[in-house]
Amino acid sequence: MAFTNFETKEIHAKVIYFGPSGSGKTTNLKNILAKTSIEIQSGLLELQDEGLSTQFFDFLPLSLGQFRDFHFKVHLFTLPLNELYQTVPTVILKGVDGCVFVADSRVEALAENTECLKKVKALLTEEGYNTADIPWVIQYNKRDLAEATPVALLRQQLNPAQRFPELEAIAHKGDGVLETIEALAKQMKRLLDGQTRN
Ligand SMILES: Nc1nc2c(ncn2[C@@H]2O[C@H](COP(=O)(O)OP(=O)(O)OP(=O)(O)O)[C@@H](O)[C@H]2O)c(=O)[nH]1
Ligand SMILES: [Mg+2]
Repeated sequence: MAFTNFETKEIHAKVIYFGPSGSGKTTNLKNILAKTSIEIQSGLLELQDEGLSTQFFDFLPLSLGQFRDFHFKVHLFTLPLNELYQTVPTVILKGVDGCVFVADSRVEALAENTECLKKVKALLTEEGYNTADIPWVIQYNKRDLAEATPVALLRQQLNPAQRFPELEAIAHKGDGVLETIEALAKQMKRLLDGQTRN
């Protein structure tokens, strides 16, 4: 549930980027940072060098415009797969408002994608979430690869009923990274709208 600060007129929402190791989660955050202006960035905590697997997590706070009279701020986290399988930092999984699943379009990663999404959903359920109530975006990353898995096949595995908005991306070029977080922000704002009207 997003945190509202009435004094500073800010709403803070927490977003987690999930996905198998090497799918491009850190690259998404790096390229969001590269594509946003200094006013939009509200700070940066260490991001792992590209190509190196994230040891713990990445964190990027970002301002995403207005929601009613409030500044809408999102806190983007990435959680690497090894963390999911070992000592899950449950603190990161507290108060999640939205999820991005970064799928790896490499042919050899097809099974890992499916397994990872299953694991993520199980973890969130263990933490007390109803995963159907959380806004999600599925990002099909690495669409630049000549031998990329067809989107139709990825969809069949990861988003068969197309319940979640989905986007194609080439994260290391910055293609689709802002569109992904914007698609998620749209859903989160819609949810907030419903909650504040009730
Ligand atoms: N060809 C291609 N490579 C990409 C793309 N996005 C990311 N990569 C590369 O994939 C590799 C892994 O990316 P990371 O962002 O470190 O992956 P990650 O999901 O953070 O991985 P972990 O931290 O291990 O969970 C890096 O070498 C990136 O440059 C893409 O769209 N196309
Ligand atoms: Mg990483």
